Amino acid sequence: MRIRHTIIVAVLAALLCAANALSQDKEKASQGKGGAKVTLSNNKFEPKTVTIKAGSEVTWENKEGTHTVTADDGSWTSPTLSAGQTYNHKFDKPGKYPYYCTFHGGKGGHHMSGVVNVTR
Ligand SMILES: [Cu+2]
Repeated sequence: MRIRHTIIVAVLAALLCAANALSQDKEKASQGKGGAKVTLSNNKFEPKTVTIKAGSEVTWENKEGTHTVTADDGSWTSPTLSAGQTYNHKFDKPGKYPYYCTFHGGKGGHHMSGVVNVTR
């Protein structure tokens, strides 16, 4: 009985490790090469600041409500996003790109806003 118990514990531990490794792979795949993912919920961008490599993309996933992802300098914007919709933007040049939601935020980091840092 003691041996059987040990085997069950070992099998469970192995399964947990495998599940963990799988979820980490999924996370990497969704972020692409050097990119990042931001979720929109509770009138916030989460995480507020992401750092990506030049030439990669950020994906914004709207979990709830109606929002936009709009550059402070107006150079790019998403359409109005409803719950469940996503928006991608590719950043080719290194720099700091502040953005906001036109419904719940403002330029300069007010309320619903975020920053994309693009490195070489
Ligand atoms: Cu919003």
